[in-house]
Amino acid sequence: MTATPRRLPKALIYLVMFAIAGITAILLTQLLDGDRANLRNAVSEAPRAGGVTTVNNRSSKAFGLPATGLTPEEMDLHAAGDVAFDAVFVTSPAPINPGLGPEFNNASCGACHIGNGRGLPELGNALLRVSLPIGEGVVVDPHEGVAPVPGIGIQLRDNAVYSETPDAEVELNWVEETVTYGDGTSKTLRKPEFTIKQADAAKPIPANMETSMRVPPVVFGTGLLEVIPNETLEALADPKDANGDGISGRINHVWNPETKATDVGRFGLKANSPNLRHQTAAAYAHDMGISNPLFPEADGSMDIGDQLLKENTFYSQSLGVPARNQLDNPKVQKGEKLFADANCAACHISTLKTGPSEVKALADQTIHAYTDMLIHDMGEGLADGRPDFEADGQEWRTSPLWGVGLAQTVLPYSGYLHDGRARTLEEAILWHGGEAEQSKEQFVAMAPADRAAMLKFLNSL
Ligand code: HEC
Ligand code: HEC
Ligand SMILES: [Ca+2]
Ligand SMILES: [Ca+2]
Ligand SMILES: [Ca+2]
Repeated sequence: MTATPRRLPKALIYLVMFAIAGITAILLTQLLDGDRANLRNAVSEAPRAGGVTTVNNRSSKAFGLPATGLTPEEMDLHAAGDVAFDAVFVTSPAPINPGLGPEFNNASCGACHIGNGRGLPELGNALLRVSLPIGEGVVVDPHEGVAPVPGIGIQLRDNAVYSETPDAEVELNWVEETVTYGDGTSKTLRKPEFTIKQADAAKPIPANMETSMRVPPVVFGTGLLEVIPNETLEALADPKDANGDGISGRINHVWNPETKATDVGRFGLKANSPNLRHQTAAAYAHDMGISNPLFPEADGSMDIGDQLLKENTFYSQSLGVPARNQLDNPKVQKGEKLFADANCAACHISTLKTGPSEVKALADQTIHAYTDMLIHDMGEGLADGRPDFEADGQEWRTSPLWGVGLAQTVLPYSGYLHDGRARTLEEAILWHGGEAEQSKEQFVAMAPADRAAMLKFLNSL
């Protein structure tokens, strides 16, 4: 008789325990969901880096997702472009993707722009643009913006199909130097040097040849940068530094082979290409040896037709921009303020508006690319000494900083700056000079905690 009342409370205790565990679990789930909802809000209320095209993904795939907001037809074109971007070309004749070379740097877009992002600071991904200095009997080819090297052209293709010779044999070495912070700590920086050997008697290497090493930059977000109105860039430009802040951004005016006229330069690391169709066609022609409607063979024939060029152009145009994260983090917020205080934002403009576009997702978007798309004198340290259209040997286009915090998530060991010399974001800042000298000096003079906050901000982009 006594056993029953004893058993009952025991069962009750279990019941209560289960109830508590259950309620805790429900509460916990709700709490986490609440957090998740907050995070979602943080992303949607805060700067959506690429307007409606923004994708909420900060994984190693972050640069390779289609923009949000594409129509079903646009999604189909994007998918075709995805195939084109990764298509590996081979020596002719071949049943698929023939026409590689004879000289080339690499055999597909995706082999250089890894994960649609930047490539490694190594030959094969990186390439050397070349030209002759202007002088006696040497004049600029108005369509290329430089004086091509006889027998070679405007870039060294260190690869060739079987039985052909490459333009040259190139060896890359890194040279080191040391810089010291206000607090006495120091850092070692590196910069590239080349040994260029003739590979073919028909392609002699001139002793005075100009060279410019370039690593592949990211390709996402370029569709938005393409439709920022010319007037916006003209208004941002201050070639004579009228406002006296030491910053004199300029537009690079380049050749547009389709309109057969001068155009505003936007793409390439010196803003040496007017639009993505041209950039894509030039990459096919120069980087892969694939002739195309914009760059046909001398006899007018071509390796690929307009449809493939269209699809591939649309691919870069229609990739999504990764959303920022950690916007509520006080250190990130502090870093953003320091970024503005050090006048970094005078070139890396945080907010711009796109203009009209046939692609609705790209039109009239407020974007946060952190660039002015202009070329700036970055000092002797970063100089390549190779003018490119109106850009001189010290000028570079302000790098867009969206997604910069994800660069090494997408591709470990990728570098920063035009030649990938900077192994960290900190090194990238330390190389700034010329118009950005004041900003760099402010960074160098900062307390270590402030420098850390600035880097945390960059990593949130
Ligand atoms: C050998 C490596 C290599 C290959 C192959 C290559 N690229 Fe590039 N890409 C580069 C480099 C280097 C740059 C910078 C060029 C410059 O500054 O002139 C670049 C620039 C670009 C840009 C401009 C991005 C910007 O922000 O200005 C786009 C877009 C692009 N490439 C797309 C493509 C497409 C599409 C293909 C294939 C048809 C391709 N690339 C093939 C190396 C490569
Ligand atoms: C005068 C304009 C200007 C100012 C001011 C400026 N930058 Fe830059 N920034 C550039 C240009 C141009 C490049 C590309 C240089 C190159 O590739 O050699 C660049 C590149 C970078 C890069 C490398 C991006 C990449 O994708 O490789 C980072 C990071 C950066 N800047 C951060 C900063 C920070 C932080 C500040 C302030 C301390 C700053 N910049 C101030 C013009 C500027
Ligand atoms: Ca070919
Ligand atoms: Ca100015
Ligand atoms: Ca300038």
